Amino acid sequence: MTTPQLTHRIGDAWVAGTAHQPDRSPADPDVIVAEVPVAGRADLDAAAAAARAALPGWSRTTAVARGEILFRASALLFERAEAVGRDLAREEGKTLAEGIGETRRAATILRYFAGRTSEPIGEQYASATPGTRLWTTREPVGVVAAVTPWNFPIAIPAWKVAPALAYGNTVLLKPAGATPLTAHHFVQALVDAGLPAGVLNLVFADGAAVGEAWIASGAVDAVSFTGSETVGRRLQASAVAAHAKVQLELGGKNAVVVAPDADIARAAEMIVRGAMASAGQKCTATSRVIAIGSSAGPLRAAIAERVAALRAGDPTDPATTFGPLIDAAAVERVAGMVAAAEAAGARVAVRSEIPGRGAFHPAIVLDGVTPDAAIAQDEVFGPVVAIIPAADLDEAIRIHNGVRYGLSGSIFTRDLATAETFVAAARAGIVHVNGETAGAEPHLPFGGTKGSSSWSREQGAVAQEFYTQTKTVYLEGLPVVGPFDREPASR
Ligand code: UN1
Repeated sequence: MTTPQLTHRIGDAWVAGTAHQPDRSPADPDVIVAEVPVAGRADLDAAAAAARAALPGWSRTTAVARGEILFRASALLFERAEAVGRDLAREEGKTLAEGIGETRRAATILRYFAGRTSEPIGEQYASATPGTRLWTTREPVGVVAAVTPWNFPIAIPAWKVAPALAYGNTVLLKPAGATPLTAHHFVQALVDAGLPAGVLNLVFADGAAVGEAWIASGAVDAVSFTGSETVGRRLQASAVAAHAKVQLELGGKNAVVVAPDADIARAAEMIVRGAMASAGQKCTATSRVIAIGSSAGPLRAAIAERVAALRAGDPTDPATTFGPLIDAAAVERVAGMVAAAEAAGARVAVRSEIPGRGAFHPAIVLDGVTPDAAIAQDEVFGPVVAIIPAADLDEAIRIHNGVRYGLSGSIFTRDLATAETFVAAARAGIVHVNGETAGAEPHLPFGGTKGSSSWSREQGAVAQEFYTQTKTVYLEGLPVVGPFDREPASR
């Protein structure tokens, strides 16, 4: 098989670019999945100019016509899900089932936002002045930069690009360096679906500095970013300085609280899925388990049994249930955090088997972790979960809330009052009862509180808030006419 040479998409052309870099498989660094160009200043400027030039035409295209293109792209991705999902697994390292599932999820997101193009685009209001009509209408923001991470290399481009396009914006997509091939497939589907030239531009480039360059030069009106807190806050600062609209989805330190009355088998299953699927590389991953009272012992045993059953291996082998991390540097970072936790008094209760080759890190369950330990406070972004004991529900919720993030949280209980107390008191943008912390339905708002986001929410109907701006219209000096003014004397 020859290695594909990826191209930028700028205006109406696939642009070969220069300075190619290898896109390596994390499961086997000798496997080069694709050769990727690296955009220089000229490519970035050309992409920005193409997006700006396409804006008048695309923003006046009817919403329904825009939706039809998104529908077609959705259908194409459903058709291509197996092939795209396989490439996703090869370059990102998640399992084949996860790769195919994520591609279908991206297709579902495209379909959802295609449907949103027939939603109401404004509201009518009563005026205090006779002969005046008041309404609001939604207009696109302009050129939107989508800066997306490698851990959901097609779902997150979809959940930024689909609403941006549906609401009439043009887009500059800068995907993460580690997952260019999947981003290429995503853009290919939209181009094949008939998206006009320049409406969506794709550039491969190093680092989020690209986003800052676009912001600083006034190329973009809005930037939507998912990724690390450090990079996100930097982008936010430049967006504020340049008066660009900005939306951030950042980290998490998500906890599952387990009450003594919980279905322990289900809790353990959801904890292992939440902590270990995608090797824990999700901002929604379960990273802490807060075990109330007597739940700790049985829970630890049930978790250990499930972790032992994980099958690490080649992500494209259908039998594999546990893949590698994104690269060797990630393995080193996670191993360093585990070693530091052990030095601080934590004990490795469970460690899974992994192959000797590739960027694998074992699934780890830690015991003896205190709520304020670094491993219980900092985002790991790897297959590590810490069990923290709590005396009662009150203490459990305090521990749950005692981190600087607030993305997703869950409680396992059979008691309605316990569930209600948690739902109301949990400082998180998303709460689950008897479910895993990860996962998101495309028609629901997604986002975190505290350090996890910029307050904004993605997906669902609320996505319209970020990707549009409201225009308020006063139509004045009209005839003052009422519905009964010209009524016959009797009916
Ligand atoms: C999920 O839990 O399925 O980058 C989605 C992330 C999140 C998306 C999580 N923004 O991990």
